[in-house]
Amino acid sequence: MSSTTSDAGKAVPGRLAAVYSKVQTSRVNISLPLPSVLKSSFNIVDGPPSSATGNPDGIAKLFPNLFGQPSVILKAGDSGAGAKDASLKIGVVLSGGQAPGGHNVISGIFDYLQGRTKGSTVYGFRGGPAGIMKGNYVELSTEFIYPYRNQGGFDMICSGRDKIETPEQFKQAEETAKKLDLDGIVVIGGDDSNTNACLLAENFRGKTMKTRVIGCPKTIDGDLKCKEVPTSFGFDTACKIYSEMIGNVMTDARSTGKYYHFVRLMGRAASHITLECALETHPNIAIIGEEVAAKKQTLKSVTDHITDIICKRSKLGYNYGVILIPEGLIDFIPEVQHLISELNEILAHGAVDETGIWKKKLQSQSQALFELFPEAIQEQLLLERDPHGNVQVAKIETEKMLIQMVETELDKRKHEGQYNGQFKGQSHFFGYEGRCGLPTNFDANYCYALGYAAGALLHSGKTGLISSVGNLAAPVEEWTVGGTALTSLMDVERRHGKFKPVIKKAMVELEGSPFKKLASLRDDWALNNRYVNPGPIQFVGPTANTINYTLLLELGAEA
Ligand code: FBP
Repeated sequence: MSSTTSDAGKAVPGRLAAVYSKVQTSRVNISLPLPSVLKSSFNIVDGPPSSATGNPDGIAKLFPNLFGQPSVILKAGDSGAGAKDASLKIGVVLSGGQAPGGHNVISGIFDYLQGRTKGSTVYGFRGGPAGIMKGNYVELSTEFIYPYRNQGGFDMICSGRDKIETPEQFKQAEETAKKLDLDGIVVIGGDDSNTNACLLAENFRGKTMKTRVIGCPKTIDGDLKCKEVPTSFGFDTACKIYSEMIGNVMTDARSTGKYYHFVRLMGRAASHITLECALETHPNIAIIGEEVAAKKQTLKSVTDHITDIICKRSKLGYNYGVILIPEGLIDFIPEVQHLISELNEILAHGAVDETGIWKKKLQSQSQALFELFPEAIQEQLLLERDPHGNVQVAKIETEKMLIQMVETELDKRKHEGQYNGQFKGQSHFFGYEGRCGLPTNFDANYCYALGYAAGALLHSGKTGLISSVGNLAAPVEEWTVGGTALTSLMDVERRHGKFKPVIKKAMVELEGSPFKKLASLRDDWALNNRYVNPGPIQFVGPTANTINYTLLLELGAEA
């Protein structure tokens, strides 16, 4: 078993590779390819001064030390960062939900520093950003890291959803950075965590501290992306795991001929996962939240859309099917959004008790909608909010709610003589199952390159950048490597009465190629069974390096 010591000097046990399955063992021992620019000496070339995605004046005020700094690209060459040799002290933290490949980012940082800056030290902050604030860390070594290479999960150092926000918390982070004499910190996280990374970089620079901060794009949800950062890691693997499961459920539906499978898929806000899984498997229906919002659909109209297709399929003799639903769906329906924001207010200002008197505080339309929901959903809508004040959509069983609503509508149509089929709904939630799988070749290589690049950026003295690896449709050797100014991805939003910098979530673009592809095929999939079972993730063989449709289509490649 690998082990290391914690800040408190206690032994921290790691994983035991000796108990691994044959597949895990084969993955732990492979050596990963690197983009050719990372294999020898390189120069860091600055681009032009950067601006912001929105409200540049506001961002300039919030980031006086970082605003305007250029993004950079690595070019093969003999001078620059590749030539510097000083040893570094670097801390790394995993932030937010698990995503396959996180361990490879850490391995990439570690290997870069081992190879180019002999004598460097890498600390892993434990349990997410709270580890930085509390000074809870382990020192990473070759032996400790070894069993985690190319393995899913975040358990090497674990993750957390805390934010470094208040002046006291920034002070705590500062103290840790000084105590460990850190040259840099790598924050591996989503949109919020990378915004936080930039605030940390700004704060350190403002205090003329030597500690620099680099971000890495992580989230299975796929909603942290832009031109320079074409995808977040973990999306590829998670979608392939879900698609295998959906493919199996499709074959089951076809075999028994008696079930409608309602599959809810993770994706707290954006519907990228549902869209990608639809492109991989061809379900009868895939609801895309962004389209529901754009068409201002109601819960009733979503239910009617599903029911209409079920009725048409029944006439063709199919009393079965597969329907994909994004986890964030209810948050896209304007009337539900309205209800949720009223509930947020009520919950923030007092207890919701069993008397139900609190319901009187809801507007009449919201009250009527709330009463329409099954009791279980009502309870789920009242659950505690996450640390950012959001409804925990992973806990709302929209798939069960839709089954009930469709059932009611079908009964009505049966009485009216419009439908005479059989309907049995089966509900599924594919979420946590996809977040810790063995990373696909793509995610394994992408993460290793992201980590290596983060090491290179810190080594060359950069701060406030997000590690950016591009040209992803080409072989790994041809991938481009650089760092994008985090401030250039930002806008300002007013939250809780204050102006806050935010990296906007990348939602499904209704004018983008992936959605247009779905829109062009879905009528056929609705009535004719075009199910595809992609099977399990492959690590060797002709399909092992295939990347997801979303990325391929967005890169303009033929999918
Ligand atoms: P991140 O954006 O932090 O990567 O998390 C993504 C996600 O997996 C969502 O898809 C899901 O809604 C959420 O995390 C679940 O969160 P939790 O792990 O706190 O239950």
